[in-house]
Amino acid sequence: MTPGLHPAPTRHAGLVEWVERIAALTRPDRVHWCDGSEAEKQAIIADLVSRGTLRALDPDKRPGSYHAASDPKDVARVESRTFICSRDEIDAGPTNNWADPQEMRGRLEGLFAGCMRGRTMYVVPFCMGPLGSDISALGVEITDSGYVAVSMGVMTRMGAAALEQLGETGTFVPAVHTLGAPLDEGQADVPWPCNDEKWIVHFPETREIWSYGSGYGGNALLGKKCYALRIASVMARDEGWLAEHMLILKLTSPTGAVKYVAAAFPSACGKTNLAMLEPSLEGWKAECVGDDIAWMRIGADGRLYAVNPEAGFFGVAPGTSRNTNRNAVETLSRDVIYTNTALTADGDVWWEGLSKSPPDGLTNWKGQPHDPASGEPAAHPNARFAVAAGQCPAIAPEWEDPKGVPIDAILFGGRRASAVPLVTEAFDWAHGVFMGSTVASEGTAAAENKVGELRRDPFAMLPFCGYNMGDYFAHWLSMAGRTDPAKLPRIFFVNWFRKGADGRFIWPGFGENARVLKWIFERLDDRAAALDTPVGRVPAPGALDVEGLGLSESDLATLLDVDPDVWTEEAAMIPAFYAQFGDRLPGALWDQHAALSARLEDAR
Ligand code: SAT
Ligand code: MN
Repeated sequence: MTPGLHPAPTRHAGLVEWVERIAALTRPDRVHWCDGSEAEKQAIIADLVSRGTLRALDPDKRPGSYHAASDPKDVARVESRTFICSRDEIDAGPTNNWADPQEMRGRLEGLFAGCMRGRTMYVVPFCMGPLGSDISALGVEITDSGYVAVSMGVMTRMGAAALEQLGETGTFVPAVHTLGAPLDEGQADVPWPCNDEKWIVHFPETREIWSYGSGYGGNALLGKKCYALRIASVMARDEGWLAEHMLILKLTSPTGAVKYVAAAFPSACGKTNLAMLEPSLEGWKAECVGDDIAWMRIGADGRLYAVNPEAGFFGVAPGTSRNTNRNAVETLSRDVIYTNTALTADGDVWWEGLSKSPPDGLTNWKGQPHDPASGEPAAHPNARFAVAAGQCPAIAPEWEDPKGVPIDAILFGGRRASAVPLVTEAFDWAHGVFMGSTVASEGTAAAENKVGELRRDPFAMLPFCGYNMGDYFAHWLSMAGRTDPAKLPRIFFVNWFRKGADGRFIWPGFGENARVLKWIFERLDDRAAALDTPVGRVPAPGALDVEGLGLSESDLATLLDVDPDVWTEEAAMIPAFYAQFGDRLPGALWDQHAALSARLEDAR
């Protein structure tokens, strides 16, 4: 046993052996098995405060809340350093970085040797999904970051309950994380230790995750994108289910009828706002089941059931306000870990968009006095909050139901100034998969790509699919053969961002998006009229409730317009995108493309 190895609170021989092996490799000073208790959380937080990693916010303003400022070079996921190490390169596909697994293992052995010297190694057992659910799955993250251990306690069901669920023989995904910043004897720590070199590595065949050099969000909280999407997507392919980058929303109509919707959007399309929507329509209610990830399995009745594998929200703070997302603001009133927001003079947090103008005396995310004249934002544009989902005033009571919730509709969306209607219903499952495979979004100033440039992000999974995306499309198509297709959710495409000739957004968005959801809801009950167009079914005249919106006839017409000439150009861009998948692209999607082209030809 490694000196200082805390006695393992489990009789799971495989887990104990693995923890000992990692401790022997990484050489921490101490090993701490997390139990997930409040006392443990407070002890780790006190340690982080003493190191300067966390700063307590004013307890009268934000009880139980803390602020972290990251190293300025460690502020986001690093896609260029993210690898899928499948045995064969083709199985990682053209959209992932690949490296030979043997070579990578050798490199990681070297990097991880002694990497935890001078630090505590936390062993963090966690459950993705409600405890006791058939849809849930377990993991254990080893990390030398207290910030990560505490954040995992917010974002997952972490500690003794997960360990108990694992029992003596259960399977778990092993995930090893290090800051890559060992401390020599007597060496002082820095507030945000990390390494300039970063590696975020997945071994899909053995279902392992190794992460080196970053303390930030998706690079370090390995239950989230690394497990719940990249590794889980591979598990889902092999086992016949779906691990998706989707919010889950519960809708209740004025008569009390309930439907559940899952939705995938590229970043900067208002996904969190939709997950916490406050409907503008009288009598309609929306509640949140999940804001980011959905795991979905076909149930005994043949329908698709979803759980939110996470227990918290790790959301982007900038842009969040009472006007854009009141539920989020209320969720954030206590027990939050903020990272890279600005700090106010009176011990609170602030970010761009929270209020019209910044309060005086702000400290920016880099710890310097904020100078509004500099043009630099006070909060980093990717500043984040981590908060328990149960605190959301709009959380659905069944959000932790082990059965999951039956999904009635799946939405895809993107930010498109032109061409794409406000809402389109797919003709059938395969057509819906075609829509998902071609999801594209235009850049905003906040995104990496240039404003107006089209970026493909199939199923909003581009950086998150743990295997060949062509095979992923085939897996989606195969779901129609796993149940009565009539029991599968119907698929829709939405675009809140269409602009008029004068450049303004035509659709008001936010709470008014409930009007689109209402049409979808009524379509599912065969109560709303639709018109067939070459690209799918759009609301028939009068079918979309726009009462009181003050939209002109011509604006409404633009919102729902499908121009065959414009769409012929749109369709013509697809083959170049599909070509990269070679023979891994399912023939059924080429058939969909041909059918679309033929419908457009007929319409011209
Ligand atoms: O950093 S996370 O991966 O958790 C969030 C995101 O970038 O999508
Ligand atoms: Mn996400």
